[in-house]
Amino acid sequence: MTAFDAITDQLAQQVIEVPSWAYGNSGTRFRVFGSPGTPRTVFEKLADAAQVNAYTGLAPRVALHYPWDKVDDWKALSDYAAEVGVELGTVNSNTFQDEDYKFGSLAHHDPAVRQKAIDHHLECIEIMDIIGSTDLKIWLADGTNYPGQGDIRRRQDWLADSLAKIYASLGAEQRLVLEYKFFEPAFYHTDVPDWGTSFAHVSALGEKAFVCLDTGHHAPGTNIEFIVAQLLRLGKLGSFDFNSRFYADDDLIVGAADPFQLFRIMYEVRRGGGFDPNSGVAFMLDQCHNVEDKIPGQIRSVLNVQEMTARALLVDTVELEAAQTAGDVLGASAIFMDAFYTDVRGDLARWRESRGLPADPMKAFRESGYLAKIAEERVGGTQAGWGA
Ligand code: LRH
Ligand code: MN
Ligand code: MN
Repeated sequence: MTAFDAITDQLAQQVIEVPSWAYGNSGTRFRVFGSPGTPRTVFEKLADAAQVNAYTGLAPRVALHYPWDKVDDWKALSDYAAEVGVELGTVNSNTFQDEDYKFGSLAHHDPAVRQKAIDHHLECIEIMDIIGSTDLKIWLADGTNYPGQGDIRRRQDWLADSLAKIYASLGAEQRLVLEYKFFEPAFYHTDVPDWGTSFAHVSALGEKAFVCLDTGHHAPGTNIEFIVAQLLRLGKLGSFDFNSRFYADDDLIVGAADPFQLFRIMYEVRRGGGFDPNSGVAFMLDQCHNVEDKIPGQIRSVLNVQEMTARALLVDTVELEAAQTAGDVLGASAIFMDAFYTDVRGDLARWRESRGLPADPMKAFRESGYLAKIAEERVGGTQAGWGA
């Protein structure tokens, strides 16, 4: 048995959740470039997401963003998802595109605005009940732009109070995950800027509340894998939003900017038991494809996660621990780097074929003609909701 053979059982369990918004047009505040065949409805977003799963076997779940994704009949949406071979996953709330939220939502100074934001989350939970979703993901744009603009201390109390009201409405099997981000759109202070703040809030809430780690939401140079290790150690890593960044919250393809960082993160996931199916860690993508084709962009993304997962699983942990405890600095480093430098692409291709999947999902999708088909069939695509 090769080293690769020894990790295939774990690889076979991997599930990556794709975001509905990745299939719509997106851009920066300067320009949104449309692409032919962009989904016009949530149903079409699901159809596109299903392609990613069909070619990779990695992405059976789709995260929704409400109200970017809004339908009259949620049951019909979840039935349709099943029909195309996926299921509906995390529901992301959205309290950042409404005039009333100019000065915040769950942390706003005005109780009426806070209540409106709480009610929005209760609506998300109702949707989750219908579609059978277990995770409510909260990311807040709340914050201030100038010192003195708001009472940053009291806003924490208001936020805690709002979150407690939402938490109280969760069903027995449902979870709340609180995402942090160090800046943007607020530029001076953000109400949930870091993992420590998220951790403080979810710890106060209780056992069904966890932290969401978006890899693009840290200051440059942050040791993200350390945060992963710490949150797993504390039992509070609920989910990832994977993407990569060169500068700020770039939302580029995961593993594109810094594959080594992705490897290091995946190693700490492994080390902390995060790949165990009952660990509760959800692996999501949070990306936008502004200039590249969206479906292949998503296929590339899930394959990047799979490749770095395979490499992380190849680390010889017995040898590594021996070198660490012997104080063999360079030996330990070499064991770690050997796994990182292992090219697993050939093994993965063969393994995919053995499971009835295309050896090269990117090529197989390109050759399928799906992009040309949707370009012809769909006219007048809608905006994903993200960007200008
Ligand atoms: C915020 C964020 C959050 C949103 C998504 C569209 O920057 O990462 O997860 O819901 O982008
Ligand atoms: Mn995110
Ligand atoms: Mn983001």
